[in-house]
Amino acid sequence: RLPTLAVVGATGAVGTVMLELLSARKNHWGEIRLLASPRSAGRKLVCRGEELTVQGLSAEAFDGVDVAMFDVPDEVSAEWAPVAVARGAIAVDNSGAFRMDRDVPLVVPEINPEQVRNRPKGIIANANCTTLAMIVAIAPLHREYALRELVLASYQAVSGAGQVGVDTLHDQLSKVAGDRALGSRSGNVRQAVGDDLGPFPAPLALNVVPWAGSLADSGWSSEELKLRNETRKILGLPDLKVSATCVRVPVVTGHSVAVHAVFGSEVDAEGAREALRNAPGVILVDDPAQGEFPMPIDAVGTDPSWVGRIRRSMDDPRALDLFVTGDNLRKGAALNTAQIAELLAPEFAAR
Ligand code: 11C
Repeated sequence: RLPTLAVVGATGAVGTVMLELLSARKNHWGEIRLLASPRSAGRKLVCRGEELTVQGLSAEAFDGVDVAMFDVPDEVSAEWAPVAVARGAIAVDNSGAFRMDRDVPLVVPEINPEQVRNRPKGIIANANCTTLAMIVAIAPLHREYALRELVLASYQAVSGAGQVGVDTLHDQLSKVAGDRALGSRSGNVRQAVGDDLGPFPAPLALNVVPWAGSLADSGWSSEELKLRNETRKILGLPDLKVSATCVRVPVVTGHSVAVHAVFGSEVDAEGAREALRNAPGVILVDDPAQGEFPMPIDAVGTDPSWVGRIRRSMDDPRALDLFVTGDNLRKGAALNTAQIAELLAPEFAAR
């Protein structure tokens, strides 16, 4: 039989992309049930060409559900994923609530699909969008050359902060548009943008902000720690050295990462390109002479991680520098969750 799927958070930025993906991908599902906060209950959304009514989140709403996807904030997942499991579902969670739990696998289907079977809590976690953009390209290089260290700088789009982030950037851009003096003198942009910074600590229009997430220990941001911890867990490298600086940029969708990767053996750029050409979930875009490099404006709306600017370090024959861009709402969130759920669907065929 075809399993029943619940999409929790169906009305959010990631949920919206999820409904598009479920409509466009090969169908694995019988009933699809859309769940959201009570204030969204009753809204009508289209999925697989069918109009569905959003139901309010409740324990009973999970009755008969085989797989429940969660595209909601950490605290909502922390409360409701165990409820879904208690009602008989497998939970696939896109929040940060369970990623580092020893009893919850952190799965990227191109890298560690076998881990979906190892789920003592009935929960499988989906990684952070910045980790996902980068790791799909790094894993094939790790297999080839044995990764030892990563030094990362991210360039993160405002949709990582949800629809409110997108609205904030567009509002700010309309306030600064046309004033060519802006950005030339201190204070001008802050004045033009005003006090409404949305979910960001500083204006994004005509600016970059070296901050994403919340304040963690010793000056690191939570986003920087996620990049380190999640990469270690997915690759099974608990001692991997990772230093990241996470930066928000005035891009709507598409997270990018500049990567300096040090390996255990000597690397060469053409060998790395060859490994990436054959890797699942990756598209190689590496012809700077023709102006071809990975960029958010091209990667948005596509499935793979775009990788390019591949160079061997001038000072270390074991190190590569490269640039990766991925759609943070697709592979960074909805797509990876959908791929995990699709790995589970065959379990229900025999039932
Ligand atoms: C951002 N990466 O761009 C964050 C959003 O842990 O899933 C996703 C946070 C997470 O702001």
